[in-house]
Amino acid sequence: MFCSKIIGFESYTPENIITNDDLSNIVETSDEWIYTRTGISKRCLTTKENTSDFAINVSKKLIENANISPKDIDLIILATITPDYLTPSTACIVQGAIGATNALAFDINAACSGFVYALSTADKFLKSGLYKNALVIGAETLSKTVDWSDRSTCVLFGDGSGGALLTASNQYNSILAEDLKADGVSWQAITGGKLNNNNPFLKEKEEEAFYLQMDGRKVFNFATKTVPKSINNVLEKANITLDDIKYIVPHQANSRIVEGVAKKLNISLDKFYLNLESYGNTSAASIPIALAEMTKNNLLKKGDKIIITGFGAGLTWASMLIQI
Ligand code: B82
Repeated sequence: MFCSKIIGFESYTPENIITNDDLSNIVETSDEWIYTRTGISKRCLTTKENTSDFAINVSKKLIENANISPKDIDLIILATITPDYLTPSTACIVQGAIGATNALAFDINAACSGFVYALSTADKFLKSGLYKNALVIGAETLSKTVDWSDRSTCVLFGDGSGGALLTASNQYNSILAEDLKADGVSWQAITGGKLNNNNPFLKEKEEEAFYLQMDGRKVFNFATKTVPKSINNVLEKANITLDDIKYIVPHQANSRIVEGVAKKLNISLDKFYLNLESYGNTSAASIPIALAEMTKNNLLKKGDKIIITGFGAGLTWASMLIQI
């Protein structure tokens, strides 16, 4: 019987850092306004690089750290809502660039829950016994989909990538429980990248905006209501309590959401790992960037139990109990 063992986390964010003050030069806003409402101080924004470039960087580091060959990778799953192209998948671009000639590759679109959806999918492939080594990446260039004249959204997002390398093991199980769900009835709460129908034979052309749009109050209420329940579901499935958990690593959307979740769970904010101050909301990349940063800072020891929890467009949400 095979399980998934996570053997490493890595991340990459572009060098170009944009502070709240920088943003106040292009839209009517201020550092104080942004920070108090979101917890964000700065974000990394891409200059020339694409989503695939970020993911390639992360993939190469994961392979090098594990001392394996790209040819040993047999599965690449990339979570993104900002692919380089609608087709081919960004995962295929990565597969070609890193020389993972034995890997199948595909993208997953589950917005800010994407990395957890991708991990869960990779876990099922590895459990089948048919696949051995999986790259699971979250990568985004959200700056391409943001309306830079809309001060209510353009201050929220950042670009970057993070990922994990998983191997099939009959000795160590890193993925202990999960809760993955969707509420497609509420899909209009967060939208982005609309492709308009404007073929020459149409009388009425569609003119919906391409930009990311979000019903802030609605998604805030969704997150503070759903995330505590999802975390409790995972704990119940594994028959453990929050006392057994070292960290909760949430999707880094807004510090107020995390405060609301902590209050509902009746736990200290210290239990949550937060880094959105430096990166903003990087959607599918936010959880793996946090996990890579925690690894680098020696916050995660072998055997530690953590819960990762994503929530976003779809609406989707996904929590997972991980044993480091
Ligand atoms: S907000 O609506 O402006 N607000 C809450 C009432 C400020 C405190 C807001 C802001 Br600013 C930023 C993010 C959110 C939010 O709720 N985000 C999300 C909620 C659920 C799922 C995903 C997200 C996300 O931003 O990725 C609200």
